[in-house]
Amino acid sequence: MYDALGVLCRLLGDMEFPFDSASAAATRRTLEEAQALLEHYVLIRPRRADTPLLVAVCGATGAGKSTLVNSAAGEIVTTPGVLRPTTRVPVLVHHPSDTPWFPSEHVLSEQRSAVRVPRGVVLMDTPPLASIADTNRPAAPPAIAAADLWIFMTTAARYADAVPWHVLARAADRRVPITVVVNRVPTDAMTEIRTHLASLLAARGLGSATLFAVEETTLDSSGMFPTHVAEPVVRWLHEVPGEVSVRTVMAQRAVDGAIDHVLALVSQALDEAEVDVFGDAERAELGVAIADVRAVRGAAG
Ligand SMILES: Nc1nc2c(ncn2[C@@H]2O[C@H](COP(=O)(O)OP(=O)(O)OP(=O)(O)O)[C@@H](O)[C@H]2O)c(=O)[nH]1
Ligand SMILES: [Mg+2]
Repeated sequence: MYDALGVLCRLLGDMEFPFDSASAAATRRTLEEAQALLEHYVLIRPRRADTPLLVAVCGATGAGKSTLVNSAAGEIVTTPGVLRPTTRVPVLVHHPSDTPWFPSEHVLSEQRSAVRVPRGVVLMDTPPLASIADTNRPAAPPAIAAADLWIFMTTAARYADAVPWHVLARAADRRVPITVVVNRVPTDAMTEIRTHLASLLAARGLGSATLFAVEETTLDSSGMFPTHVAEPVVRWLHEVPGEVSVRTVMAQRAVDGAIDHVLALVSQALDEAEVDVFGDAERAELGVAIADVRAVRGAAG
């Protein structure tokens, strides 16, 4: 199957769009997204069962992503801060006995190990997502697109803003498992905010997301959450990797969702593109390439 996906990826990468019309631009964006998902995730994710899950912590600037990663690692492995944006390149944090996998040829990143990070996951602190209007629906940045599980961090003051909803829409499209952490929630608003956020998630097809609310608190002297405040989410992170077999199933589900999404994007481009956007040969080649992927998947499945 990966051979057929590789053919599709190369075909998409070689495509040229000689026209500048709005319709051609939309088709091009759709196909570029499909190509990027293949190149940055599906085709490069190691297929070994003992590969750790790559968990991206993402969200708007100042949400507390670096603070959460440090709290989970039990030490300062990534710099939190008051100047925005603080985190400029992805920081991968893993147990010393795990080797992180990452598309280093595509994305600059830093790596740290910490003994308190559970074996079987690589936590990725990511640079902030830009604030982008909901309707644009840009693809997730490559580092986030490469993750098997996404943690969205937001705050009680900002969770209804456009960020991170555009990337959450991407998670729903490709069925990547997501967990939402709402930080800095006033104690007396915990239930109200949880309920409201859960209803916003459900309305966007993300009702199955795991949701944590972290109470507003004073950070400890090293800038980490006091243990009891972050305990539920840190415990969950320790449970996520589970057995190798559980991890394999989770990763496979994420890869399958991404492949389905690629097929849907290419089919959509073929259906919607105006007649002159593709040459006859290109249209035929793409049609054959996705039929091949479907055929080998059916045979494998
Ligand atoms: N009092 C308090 N401060 C917090 C809390 N969470 C984060 N902060 C502070 O908020 C600021 C931003 O936190 P970071 O963890 O750096 O946020 P970030 O999401 O990594 O930000 P970027 O890297 O810019 O995307 C830091 O000064 C933290 O110390 C909290 O629960 N309580
Ligand atoms: Mg940060």
